[in-house]
Amino acid sequence: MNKTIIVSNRLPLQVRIENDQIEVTPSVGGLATGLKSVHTEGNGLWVGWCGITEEELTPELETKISEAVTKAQCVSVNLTQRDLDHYYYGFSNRTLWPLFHYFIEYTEYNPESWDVYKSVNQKFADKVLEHVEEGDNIWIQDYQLLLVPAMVKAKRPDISIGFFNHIPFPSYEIFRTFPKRKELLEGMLGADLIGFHTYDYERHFLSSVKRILSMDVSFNKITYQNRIIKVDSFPMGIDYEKFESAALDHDKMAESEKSEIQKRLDQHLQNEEGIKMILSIDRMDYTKGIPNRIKAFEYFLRKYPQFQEKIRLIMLAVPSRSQVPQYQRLKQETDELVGRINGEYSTVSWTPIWYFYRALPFENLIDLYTSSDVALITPVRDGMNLVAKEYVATRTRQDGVLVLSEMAGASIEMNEALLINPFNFEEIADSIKQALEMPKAEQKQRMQALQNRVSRYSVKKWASEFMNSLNQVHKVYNVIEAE
Ligand code: ADQ
Repeated sequence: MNKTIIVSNRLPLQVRIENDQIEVTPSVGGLATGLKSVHTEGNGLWVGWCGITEEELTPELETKISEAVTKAQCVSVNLTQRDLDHYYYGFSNRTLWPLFHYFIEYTEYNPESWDVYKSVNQKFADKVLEHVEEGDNIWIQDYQLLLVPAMVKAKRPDISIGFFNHIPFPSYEIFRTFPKRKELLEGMLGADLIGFHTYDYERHFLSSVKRILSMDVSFNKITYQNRIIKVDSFPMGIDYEKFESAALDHDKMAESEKSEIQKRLDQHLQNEEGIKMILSIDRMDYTKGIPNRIKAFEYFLRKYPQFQEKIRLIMLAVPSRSQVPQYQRLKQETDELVGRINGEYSTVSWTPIWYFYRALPFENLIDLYTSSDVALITPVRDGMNLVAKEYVATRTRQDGVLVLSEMAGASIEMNEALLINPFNFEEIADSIKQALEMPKAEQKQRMQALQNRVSRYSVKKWASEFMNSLNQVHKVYNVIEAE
């Protein structure tokens, strides 16, 4: 039976070693959920890194991990600490991530990291080639693996390969600055179907292919090496039912079942009559516009002092890539800004910003989503942004207002949100005011429209549409071969 091989940097598993015993638990992230049906269908396979470096492995541990991983229909790619430093922390996170998010001044080019990136991509490709059989499909995920499509295609031109980029694809003017621009494009063109979150990223990619590789592009198709490659947009959704039903259960919760965070939120809502909560949730990343958001919030407090002591910004930031200097500086800047604003505006009974720098369990995310009157999501650049969609899914009473950056891919599908330019503090401040004062009927009208759209295009639908399109592209390819 034909199978689909999914390839991503990390396997959808958490492996923990304790006293020479291993514990393997499935990940609960959106991607794992969305791809579950594709992965578990027939003898589907997932190829990726298990999170443990070669240096940490003894032969016994390796056997145990391999058995546990195989049971979960996964195959692990072994990476050394050096691989990880150059391929992941180096080339992926210090080069591609800033380049693709328009931060060229942060983009470092280190030839050693590039060499390791190539060799690690080859390790992933070799693992796929070990397991692929005639009639299988391959679906490669994200910017850590841009060269894998061509590496697999070179050995198995008969196999149909899909690639999906989870981050933006930058405009040609940005992409052209990069020394290895040609190699990256050629790597991606090993795929038969190349997917992006939005039409704009698709357009940017096609323009780079046309101008850097001087190739013929007709509409969204590229003819290359006797193949037709299709480029299309597939906006990724969330596991809508999971968020909606968690919010419904949350509503029915008895006092004794509530989390500490929820109890504190309730307490504050009761004590501070009429106080409204503005929520932001993101990874601590310079693309998420965290300092801009805090400065815009301060501007709001100054411009509209009547809201002082009547609102609070709850800002949740998940630690991320903290060994990269730009992330360390961002953390420091955020700490200082929050400290300064809280120092300046707090009263005996009110602190304007509650700031949490940690990952929280799912239950607490639901506490925050369901207790917040406004979600303030202001990335300066974001492939999609799933937090915006999660907020919408949890608003089961159809109230609450989403203030969303137009630089997030999600904004294309979320027109009923209050869309803002994250660099325009005045516009953000005015939108916060508009959100706080929005009549319930208007909140409902906007939220209903958002919910209809976000629930229809769930992460499962995203995965199945991509796979259907991949099957179509492959059929066309077969026809050309037969001719
Ligand atoms: P990310 O940059 O990680 O993803 P996002 O899409 O917002 O950004 O997803 C973050 C996920 O982490 C959400 O599901 C959220 O619930 C969870 N999360 C955030 N803060 C948390 C916290 N404090 N505790 C626990 N969980 C938390 C990349 C791209 C995005 C793109 C996705 C999917 O950068 O643009 O939308 O991939 O393609």
